Amino acid sequence: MDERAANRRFLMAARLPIGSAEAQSEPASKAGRLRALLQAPALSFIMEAHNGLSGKIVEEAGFEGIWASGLSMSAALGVRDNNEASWTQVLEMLEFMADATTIPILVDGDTGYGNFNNVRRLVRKLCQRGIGGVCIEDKLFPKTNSFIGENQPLADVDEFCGRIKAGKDSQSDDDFQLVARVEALIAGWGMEEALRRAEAYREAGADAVLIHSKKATADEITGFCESWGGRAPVVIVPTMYHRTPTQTFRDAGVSMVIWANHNMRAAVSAMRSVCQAIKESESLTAVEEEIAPVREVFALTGQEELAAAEARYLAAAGGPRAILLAASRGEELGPLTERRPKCMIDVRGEPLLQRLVRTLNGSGLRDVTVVRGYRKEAIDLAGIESVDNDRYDETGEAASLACAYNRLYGPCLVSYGDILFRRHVLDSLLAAEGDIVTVVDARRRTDSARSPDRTVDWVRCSRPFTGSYLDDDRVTLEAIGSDAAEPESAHGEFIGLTKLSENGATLVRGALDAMSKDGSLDAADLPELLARLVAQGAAIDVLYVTGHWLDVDDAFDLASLRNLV
Ligand code: SPV
Ligand code: MG
Repeated sequence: MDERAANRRFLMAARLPIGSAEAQSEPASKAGRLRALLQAPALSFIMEAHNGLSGKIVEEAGFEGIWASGLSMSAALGVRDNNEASWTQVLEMLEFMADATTIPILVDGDTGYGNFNNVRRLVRKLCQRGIGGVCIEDKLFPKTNSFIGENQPLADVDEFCGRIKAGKDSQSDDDFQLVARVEALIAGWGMEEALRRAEAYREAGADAVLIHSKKATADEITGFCESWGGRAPVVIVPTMYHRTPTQTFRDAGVSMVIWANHNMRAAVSAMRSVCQAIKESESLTAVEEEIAPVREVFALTGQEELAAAEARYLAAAGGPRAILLAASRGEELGPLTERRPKCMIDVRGEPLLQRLVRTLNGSGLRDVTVVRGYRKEAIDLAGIESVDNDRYDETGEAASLACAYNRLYGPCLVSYGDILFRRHVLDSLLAAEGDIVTVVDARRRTDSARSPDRTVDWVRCSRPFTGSYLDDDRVTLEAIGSDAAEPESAHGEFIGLTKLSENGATLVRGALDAMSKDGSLDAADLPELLARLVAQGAAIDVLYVTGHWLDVDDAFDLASLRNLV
């Protein structure tokens, strides 16, 4: 680091109140974060966006801030960078951008859209919309892009200082940043004038100065920084001197680099090439692999969040929903599951999962989400939603359930995707009271219709099944899976079907969160999840059944199933 950079860093550091909360921790507001970026000793970078979507992509890429470019926003609207888009139209775009992102936006405010009075109103509105700061340039309204023509007229220094003061006096957020853009070099007025103006703007209250140059080299920028000596943060826009190594800017003590229009220009190139390919081939085949899949667009715009909100707020209207865990292959079934997961195995002309969904639909459960994994494309049933556990081969049932986290709002049924049960089992469960109710088969499952090798999730309950007509006392789960007693002393078998109320779903989401944090989520199955809830004191009610259900663990089960249905 050379002396100039060191000098700037010293001056910047001196501005941060030592020991203040801000000096110690990340400021909360977007304006505060923009201020911190401008004042930090390290060089920061902000990237152009021109609407909500491009703003999201800038944030996704890891940039710390957004440059809401006047040129790009105008171009995106199909108009020139001559204030043809009104300031309220720009404001509307900014509102979308600010809502779509969490990083601060520095707005290209052109000339401030008029005199000091227009700047006052602009700054007030920007603060209301959570914009981090504005950059205004010392030119006249209506502006012309700096890279067009020569010797554009500049504003009178005092008049422009009035715009700066008016803007600073109007901000409702103390941290809102006003960057004064010096156009003297571009307009051909020379370095001395640029420095004179920058100093006047700093004195008028500008938080930073943007020194603009349209030369192909950064000589003007480094020359300016040298004479400026770090009196206020310097912002640059290296569009024309893009070959300059970034280290040069660091060494010069620049505070912030704006990559000013590259998303808009990338969009122009990409849209042209895709249009041309489709026009020429009269087909979409050639471009399909090149462009973002629709599901990525859904992801960018937060479709999942809406699904979660629907699960939460539309629950009462839609009745209970169901989440079916169907991510595993079912290796035990050998070649039968080579091309499809076991839930899609044909059982007398109909996939197992379809039979399950039909049973659910028959009891009024129409909102059915299937967690897919192995050969997910084979799960193509009508009337289901799907979410994917793409790590199905290294995770278990709990991780699959976590993939449906956004739909895990009660009332809700969670079931294995490879079981079948009679309607009356489901109806009894739906009628049962309790925040978490799980179905337990009270029979000793050693009957000849079962594969001798299958693993059974034994459970121990507060009391055994009696089968008495008069017995309707509450039964709760005490232990399950590896925590449960040996088969001989167990009270039954967990069949893989559980109902959650709104509270129950909240408890399960909490347990999934905790498992994700402590690293146990990936390996856990549903019994482990239930065991965890029992261990933390949650009451899990048990609905005893005696048969009338089936699961498919291996060829033995499948043969029984085919005989039965
Ligand atoms: C913009 O992005 O609109 C700018 C930067 O003002 S520049 O086009 O380089 O002037
Ligand atoms: Mg501009």
